[in-house]
Amino acid sequence: MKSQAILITYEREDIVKEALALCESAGYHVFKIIKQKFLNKAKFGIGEGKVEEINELIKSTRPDVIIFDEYLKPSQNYNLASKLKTNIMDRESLILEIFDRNATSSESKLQVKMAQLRYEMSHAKEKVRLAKMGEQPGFMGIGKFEVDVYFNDIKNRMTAIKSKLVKAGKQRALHRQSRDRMGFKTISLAGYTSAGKTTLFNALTGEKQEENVKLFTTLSTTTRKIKLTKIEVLISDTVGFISRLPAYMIEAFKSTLEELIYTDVVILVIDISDPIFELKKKFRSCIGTLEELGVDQDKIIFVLNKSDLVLADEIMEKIDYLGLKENKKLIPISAVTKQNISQLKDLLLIFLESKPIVTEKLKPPQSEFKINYED
Ligand SMILES: Nc1nc2c(ncn2[C@@H]2O[C@H](COP(=O)(O)OP(=O)(O)OP(=O)(O)O)[C@@H](O)[C@H]2O)c(=O)[nH]1
Ligand SMILES: [Mg+2]
Repeated sequence: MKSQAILITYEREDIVKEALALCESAGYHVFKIIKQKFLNKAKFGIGEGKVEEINELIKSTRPDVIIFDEYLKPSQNYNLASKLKTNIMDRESLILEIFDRNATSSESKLQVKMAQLRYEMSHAKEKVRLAKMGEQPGFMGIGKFEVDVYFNDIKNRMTAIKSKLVKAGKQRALHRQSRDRMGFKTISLAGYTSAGKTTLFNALTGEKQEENVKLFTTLSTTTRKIKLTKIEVLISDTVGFISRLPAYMIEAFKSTLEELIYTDVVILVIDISDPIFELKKKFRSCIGTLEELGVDQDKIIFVLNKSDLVLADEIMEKIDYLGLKENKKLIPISAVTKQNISQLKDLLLIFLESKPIVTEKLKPPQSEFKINYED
């Protein structure tokens, strides 16, 4: 049986929907949703009255976990857990759990491990601080020696993983160089989680990679060769984006996402069946993440997926709303019904043919990939 969860989230419908999908993806069954305007109250994240109410609810329902759809400081987590005598999981650890379940390749496993250690490190610091103030007893006996041992242990594990990730990054750079030398142009799929990247990847390549309504199904990159009339190109599927994702998680996946910087075309997959508000929020989040990664905006092709679920007029309206009306590199498709897939291939071909081959400069990979122990 699935673990039973109470979800504490915001009042907005799109946020509730995404939070539920995250819980579902991590394998929890939410039997009660508590919606709040604010989740940033100092002591518990929510108001004390609400905590009392939940306390009553817990007595009769005995959930396995309470999921809090926002970042919780360790002190807030501790306050909630000790008051409610139930496991508390915040948004970050929820996403980490999904990552952990879904990581299959050795590189994505390392990336997830790195993100987990960063989470542990930032929380350990706060726990130690609280313990010193006598506010959170029982954390490791709390002698200075033990604390140092504990921190050093996390640091050492991070350093070991980092060096493996750097190695994997170098390997990736070598692959990139060899495919550049062979003259292959490359296409990468990007987009919000569950937009349909893998479904489109499968439609373009004839593969059968896992597609799923759950979030973050894909965590590692798969690359295949496809033929666009006369030329062969390489296409890659990769990890999806989500809003309110802490920077260190993007950082952890940086070497995978770095592919988006070097690729010739980025297909930004957009789920056009999303309600307008959600659509815009996800779109902004994707553009923001691409910008943060340093992806050249000129090489983005906007693919409006799931258009089988939307009327033509509505698609036009939404294009307008996203400010893409004048954009020539835009196409509505359906990865499921294959509508407009061949037109998409034509568009890709035209775009790729207009681009000169640029051989990647030989720079050391992941030079900016640093571990900051202080955050
Ligand atoms: N109706 C419809 N559903 C689609 C379409 N494309 C994808 N889907 C569905 O959307 C869900 C998510 O699809 P995926 O291809 O797994 O999405 P993704 O972007 O790879 O997601 P992550 O790997 O989790 O980031 C699946 O249930 C798909 O069947 C489409 O064109 N039309
Ligand atoms: Mg996928």
